[in-house]
Amino acid sequence: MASSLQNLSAYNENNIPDAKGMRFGIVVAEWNRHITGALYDGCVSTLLKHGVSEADIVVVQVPGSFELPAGAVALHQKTVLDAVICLGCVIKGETNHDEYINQAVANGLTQLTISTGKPHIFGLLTVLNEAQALDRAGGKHGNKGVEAAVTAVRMVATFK
Ligand code: DLZ
Repeated sequence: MASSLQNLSAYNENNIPDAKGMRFGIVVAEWNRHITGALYDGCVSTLLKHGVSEADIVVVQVPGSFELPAGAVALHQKTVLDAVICLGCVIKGETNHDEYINQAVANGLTQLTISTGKPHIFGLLTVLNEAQALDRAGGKHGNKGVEAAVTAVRMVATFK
């Protein structure tokens, strides 16, 4: 369905499992920080709203989105987690760098999910310009950080 037709973060709060006791890692990329900060805020507020304790959220920042899978590995080495949510924003430029980064993150998170048996959530904006990013970081298309948090809670409940 085309994203122009919907707020991608709209969901029925009553259909989300209680997340009390679930433990999450969040990896946030520093590139396009004004966007990824908004994704992070939406993600954390959603986890807390659904019962996650602040003590059960562990955060690491990485330089850019390419480093999101490595950040997830670093979190797994520090502590036991039920899922890792990866947040970043890759904006298309004059070259194809965006395609390499986006594909690497998608592949990396898929591999981590399979190798660890823990969900790794793709909270990466893959946009053509900054306006599209702002629309998806608290603007007219919602907040991908909220979606990522909801997906993480639902997937942890599935695994339990
Ligand atoms: C190099 C780069 C570029 C050009 N653009 C972005 C971007 O739009 N979003 C993002 O998260 N990161 C970008 N990066 C940085 C790479 O993700 C990575 O940090 C560097 O290539 C070093 O590995």
